[in-house]
Amino acid sequence: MTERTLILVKPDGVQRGLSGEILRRIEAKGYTLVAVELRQATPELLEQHYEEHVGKPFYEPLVEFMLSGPTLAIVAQGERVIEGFRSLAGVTDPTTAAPGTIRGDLGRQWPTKVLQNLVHGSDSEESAAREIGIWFPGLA
Ligand code: RTP
Ligand code: MG
Repeated sequence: MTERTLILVKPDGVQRGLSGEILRRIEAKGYTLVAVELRQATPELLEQHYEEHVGKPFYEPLVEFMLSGPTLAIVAQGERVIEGFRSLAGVTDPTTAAPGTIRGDLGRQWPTKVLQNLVHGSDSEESAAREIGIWFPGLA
């Protein structure tokens, strides 16, 4: 089924100059770019985006990391793109993410309080609709 997902190149990816490489992998897989915008996140936007993590021990360091520079927000479309992009991204921890994935090939285990793992991808149709509405209110 054709669907849409919200992908973020997090500040570590933008700062390291990996936005183009990550967009290349999304397009090479055959997904269509619907929207791409470089944005500076705000605490309010992150509280909505990371609603499920508010109050967890890694929440404050996560917000600090996500405020450390601009984020590239992307809406991509394609057959099973939600599951497909999570597969391209690899598991959360870049040390154990499989080679061939974005996090496995390019992610580094920074000595920080939170995992800096280059990308975010929505994890369900419900999350995708919610997150697209947060980052691109005009598209929802
Ligand atoms: P994402 O939401 O960014 O696509 O990543 P995910 O589903 O793989 O991971 P999730 O559990 O939703 O966590 C969101 C982000 O929080 C940071 N995190 N750090 N123990 C830690 O240091 C830790 N746990 C989570 C990561 O940046 C993760 O992507
Ligand atoms: Mg998640």
